[in-house]
Amino acid sequence: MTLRDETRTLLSRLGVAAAAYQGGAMASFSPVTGEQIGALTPETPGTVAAAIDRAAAAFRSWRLVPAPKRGELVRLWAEELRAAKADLGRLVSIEAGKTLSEGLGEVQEMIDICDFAVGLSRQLYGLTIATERPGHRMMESWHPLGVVGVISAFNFPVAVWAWNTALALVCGDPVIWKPSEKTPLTALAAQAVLTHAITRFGAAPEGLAQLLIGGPEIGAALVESPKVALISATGSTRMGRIVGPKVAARFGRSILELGGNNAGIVCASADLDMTLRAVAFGAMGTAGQRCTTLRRLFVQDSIYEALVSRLMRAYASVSVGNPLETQALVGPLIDRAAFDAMQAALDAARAAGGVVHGGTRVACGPDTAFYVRPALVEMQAQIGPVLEETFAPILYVMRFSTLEAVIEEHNAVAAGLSSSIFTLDLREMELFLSAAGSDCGIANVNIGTSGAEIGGAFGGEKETGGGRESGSDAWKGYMRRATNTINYSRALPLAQGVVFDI
Ligand code: UN1
Repeated sequence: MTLRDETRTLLSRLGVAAAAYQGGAMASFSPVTGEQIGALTPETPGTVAAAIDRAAAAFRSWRLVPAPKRGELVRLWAEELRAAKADLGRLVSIEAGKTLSEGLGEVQEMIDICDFAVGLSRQLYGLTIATERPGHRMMESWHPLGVVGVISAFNFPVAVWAWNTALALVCGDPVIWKPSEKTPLTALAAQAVLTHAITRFGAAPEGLAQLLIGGPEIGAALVESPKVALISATGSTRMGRIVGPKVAARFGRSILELGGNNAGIVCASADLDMTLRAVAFGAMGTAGQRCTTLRRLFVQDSIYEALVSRLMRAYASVSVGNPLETQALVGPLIDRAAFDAMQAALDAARAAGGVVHGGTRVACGPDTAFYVRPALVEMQAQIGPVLEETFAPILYVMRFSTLEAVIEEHNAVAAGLSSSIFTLDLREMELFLSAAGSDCGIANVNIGTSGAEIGGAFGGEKETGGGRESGSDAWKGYMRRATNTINYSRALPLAQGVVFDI
């Protein structure tokens, strides 16, 4: 069976009509072979405006459905996802090039956030606050916010949408999704799975969850519409620089999850066997195409040779290949542009005095697929391409002598998403986690920078955009807060002792 045929079989099993991905003008490809697997029909500005209006109408009724009842829809969605996991996971691997284990893991991440959101639907708590006035009560209420526009990236084609959608739905908000142009088929399938749940639920308004296939102009229409209360956008810092100011200009709300340039610090006290495995997954997993991928590694002088020689062996021997047909740990880059960007970064590293190990193309299937041996680059200093995020498996390795100084270097990049320290020394660990430590939204100890669970808030500082998604209290971003002061006395005392007697 060709990849295109297998894709069609999976899509039809997942409930996607053939007309949605055949005969259209927008081609979709599998990075596994580079072959075309779909031809979709993009939306037009007119259909986008109509979709926004449907969502705005859906908001008026969905906001009145009790939150635990909204949670029931998400509970059904999790059931559908459990049933669809094998097919949807494989489709993620076909369209994003992930290993099968990572494709399934992505669907598991969707299930996990749904389960979280179901519980949350009974826990959208506001505070009761002591007031300074007798016979008064003060509290806060959390209300649905409005239409949520989700712009997602190719590398987590469905999980990041699910983070946003599961929370938005229990918070009372309709969702309009603009997925990456590189992974539209996975989006069609994931939307179909949610549609099954909505059908079973029965009482959802039309337009509660919509999918808009198309190019950047679709995202732009969402960003510019005052009817879209929140834009949650995942992608490059370049994209965020456009989206953030446009949403702010209309006083809309945004959650930005942008680039990362994540680093690990390996102290002499570290458990090197474990560190090696954590670094390997963090830097080479998903072919270096996670926003949380480990991109910089600082190794303390006394263990530098020991660790780097082991890393070089791991890089030389890690299996690279077709993720659908082999047990390879590293699949393809998403496309030729990603390969070219990787080679340009490696050239820049060489020009800056770096010693590059690996990074060359690996022959695997047709010339239209781009497989590479992950690159380990020894750098004398944090300069040139080390300061940039290149969405490819490149790990820049540097030496350090003191932890205090290397924390400064660690923080001296524009992005601030994820970070790790490897140490068995509690002073080193606590310093890294302290206010004088890592400046990232995620700071880990003895695990890598990637592979976060959904229970924590996910996001980062500085050019990563400052947004938080997924667990903890990220739900508050999808609701509006009202502070309520209630006077149940017969007097009207004013706050701050102000007197105004008429
Ligand atoms: C992303 O790459 O945009 O922590 C999201 C991780 C995953 C999510 C990554 N749970 O690597």
